[in-house]
Amino acid sequence: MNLAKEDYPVSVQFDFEKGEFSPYQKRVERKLSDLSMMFQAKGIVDKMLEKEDPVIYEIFYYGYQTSISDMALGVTRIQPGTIGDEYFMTKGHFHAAHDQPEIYFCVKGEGYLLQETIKGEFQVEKWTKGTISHIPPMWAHRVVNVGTGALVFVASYHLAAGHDYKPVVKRGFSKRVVAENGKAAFIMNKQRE
Ligand code: M6P
Ligand code: ZN
Repeated sequence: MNLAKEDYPVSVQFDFEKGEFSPYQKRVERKLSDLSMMFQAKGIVDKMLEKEDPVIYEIFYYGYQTSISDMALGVTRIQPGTIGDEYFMTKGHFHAAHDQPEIYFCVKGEGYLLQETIKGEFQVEKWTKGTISHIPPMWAHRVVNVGTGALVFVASYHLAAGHDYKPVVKRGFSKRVVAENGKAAFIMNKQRE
């Protein structure tokens, strides 16, 4: 097989201090307005949005599409903070392709990886710097930052996995992570009652 330009090896450099790599192909910002439907305290979200629209997290992407393979690298950096008492978190998604897993590697900060199947089986992984989690196919996944600094994680998955946000937008995850006396606590998501 003759090699095309995209069939050659590529490396990028990760900066552990900043929690980003370069060069990247794309950087996506998810602001409060992009996530307004995800938080429980809709009134607080609306009030905040009258004044500002802060970045909750960013994603740095590199998609490695060769003649015969597709592999994606994503680094997500979630800012610390809460909306009301609910910690900043990713939107969360299922994979559009039902046979596609993913690896998440927490490289900075502390938090939780929430995972849930469409039938409502729910599992939480506690994350500290160095935790590596395998997300099996068919499990929706969301990351919550409960620390005082940024939480950064590296993701590796196939581009073919795709994203399905619909069930998560509609019903959320079965539990929410909130600050109670300065500590993380899990409460039932009222959307599911
Ligand atoms: C990781 C990967 C990406 C995902 C991103 C943010 O980098 O899983 O596919 O887009 O996290 O998560 P979300 O899409 O749920 O906002
Ligand atoms: Zn995913």
